[in-house]
Amino acid sequence: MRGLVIKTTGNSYTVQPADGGGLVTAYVKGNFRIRGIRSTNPVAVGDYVQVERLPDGTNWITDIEDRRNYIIRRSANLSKQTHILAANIDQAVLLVTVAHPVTSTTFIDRFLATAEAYRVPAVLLFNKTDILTEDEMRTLQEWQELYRSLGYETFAVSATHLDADTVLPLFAGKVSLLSGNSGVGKSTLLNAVAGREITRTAELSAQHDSGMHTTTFSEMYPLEGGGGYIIDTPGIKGFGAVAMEKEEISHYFREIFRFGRACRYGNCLHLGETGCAVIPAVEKGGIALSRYESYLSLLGDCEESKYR
Ligand SMILES: Nc1nc2c(ncn2[C@@H]2O[C@H](COP(=O)(O)OP(=O)(O)OP(=O)(O)O)[C@@H](O)[C@H]2O)c(=O)[nH]1
Ligand SMILES: [Mg+2]
Ligand SMILES: [Zn+2]
Repeated sequence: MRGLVIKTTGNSYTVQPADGGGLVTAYVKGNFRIRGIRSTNPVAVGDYVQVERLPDGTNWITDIEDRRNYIIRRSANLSKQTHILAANIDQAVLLVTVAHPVTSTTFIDRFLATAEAYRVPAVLLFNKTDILTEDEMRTLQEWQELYRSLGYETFAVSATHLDADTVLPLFAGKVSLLSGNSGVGKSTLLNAVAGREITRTAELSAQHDSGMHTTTFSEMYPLEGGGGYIIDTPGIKGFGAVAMEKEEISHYFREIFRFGRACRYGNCLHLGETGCAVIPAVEKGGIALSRYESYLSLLGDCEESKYR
């Protein structure tokens, strides 16, 4: 049977059969490995798998289909192993609040850079528009303009006063990864979009997670009407922490990459080298200062990890 892995709990996997049958709990043999990936979890949420049922009634995952993309993070232990958070993602949605709490532009830019690195389309969803002051609304508009000018889709909503018709099309029929700082309204949005059925599950798993900070279990929540899934991953805070080489970081900042092509040296890090085309662009406003600062902050991470 072919199915979609919608939940992992460490040793078992919940699989939704592709033919529409009921959910199945399946296991993976200890020696099961995917070629080329050193991962602590061979099967991830979002994977399409083959499941075989044995005469004793147990279900076993025997094969994994090639992934379109996947999001990994380095495992908590110090080995070089990685942990796959989710596979086959259509889009990564970042919930942003300009106030209550403030989402920093560095956080947004790290998210976007990571999405670029994984080649996952990114969408910014600005939340809590119902409680913003005029000044904060102006900030929201400025941020929207900035990110739209870079080619990112952005929307402004209030998850507590949600008109499902306006947000549902964004999620319908797609596998979306929902991310954002604590308190920005991820659970609220998930409940509003996915419907009441999901609420309980979300609350349960949230409680579960708060008791175990190292949890790496992910879950996909199916959406009613239009299909699609939202993946809520507790560990997704680490979505900003892919291992990047210094020289490649600017590739993940669209406009810095574009301006950087005119730098005199191909390996220019845009830190003041002779003939750098990026710094003049920052000075003239072609590149937003906040974006350049986020770029510097990611470069700084690289320096740090060298000494770790
Ligand atoms: N006024 C207002 N409050 C909101 C909105 N969306 C969420 N909230 C409130 O913000 C608080 C945090 O919302 P949650 O949905 O729990 O946030 P979260 O992102 O899931 O937070 P974590 O689970 O800690 O990561 C709750 O009190 C929500 O009711 C909104 O659009 N407007
Ligand atoms: Mg939550
Ligand atoms: Zn340069």
